[in-house]
Amino acid sequence: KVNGPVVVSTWDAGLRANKGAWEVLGKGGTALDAVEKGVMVTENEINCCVGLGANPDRDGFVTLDACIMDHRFNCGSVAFLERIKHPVSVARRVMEKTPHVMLVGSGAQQFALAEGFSLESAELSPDAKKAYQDWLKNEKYEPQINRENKENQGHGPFAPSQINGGWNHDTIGMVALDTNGNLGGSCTTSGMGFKMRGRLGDSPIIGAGLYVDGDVGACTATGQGEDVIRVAGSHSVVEMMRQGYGPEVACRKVIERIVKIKGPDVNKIQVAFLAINKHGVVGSFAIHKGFSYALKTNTAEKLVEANSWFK
Ligand code: SD4
Repeated sequence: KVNGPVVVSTWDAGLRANKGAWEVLGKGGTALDAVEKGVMVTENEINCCVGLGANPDRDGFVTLDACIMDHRFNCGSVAFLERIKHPVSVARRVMEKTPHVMLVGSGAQQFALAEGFSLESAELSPDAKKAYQDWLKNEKYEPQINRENKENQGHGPFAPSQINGGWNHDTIGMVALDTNGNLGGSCTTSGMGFKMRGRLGDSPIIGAGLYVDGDVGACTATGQGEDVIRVAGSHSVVEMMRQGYGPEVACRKVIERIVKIKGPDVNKIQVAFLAINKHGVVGSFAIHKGFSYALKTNTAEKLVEANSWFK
């Protein structure tokens, strides 16, 4: 029995993104349309980590990564995309209009322009400009992981000054089940703040930042992309669900794998997975406390604190 529609997305920006998704899901629309519309809300907001208003790479350029996937293994992705407002929509066009899955850099931008997307200004948002200038003062020229405000209070080695601009947003990953029982997922980000130029994280990589198997479930990831890629994170979670684990246990099993791989360095990173199975059951698990996800159904609309390896 399908409990749909259901939509979940990462972090508290997900509350607003879910509303966007619900405009589609609430009317009986497809999960695929919903996850595109949903994360476009976040791409439109000014925040540290998603869309053109986000933090730049260490050379001062905002470069965006996004992907989208439906219940039938159709998928599209863009990475290292500059000056285009809605990377998730470009990813969807890659999926629907090209024989490819992934386009990057200037080729992705060229494709977006040919598809009628406009070339936006390369200028940083005022918030990003300030964050970049602050970051330059430290002259570390080192990438920083994006972590949410509250999670840093009294936990882990990150001083509050290291949080990008102090904004409590992050990459947005969204997975949804529609009234027809079909799953879909999307993920969009500016990546790690002040990353090396050309760096890709997990978010645009099918199987890492996002994976959907219409017969099993869907998963998205947030946090240190390198460590999500290492374990083919979202795909691994979906495979755990295929083996019969519920979504939360499936997420936990892959988090445990990362914890083991990282050893003491696990204190330096955060990773969280957010999954849904084909019955609409949702589960999540993070390395550290402080990861929350937004849930919306016919009867509920709320932010849920995920369980974590470190309490
Ligand atoms: C990345 N996973 O680029 C993304 C960023 C993120 O918390 O989610 N940061 O690695």
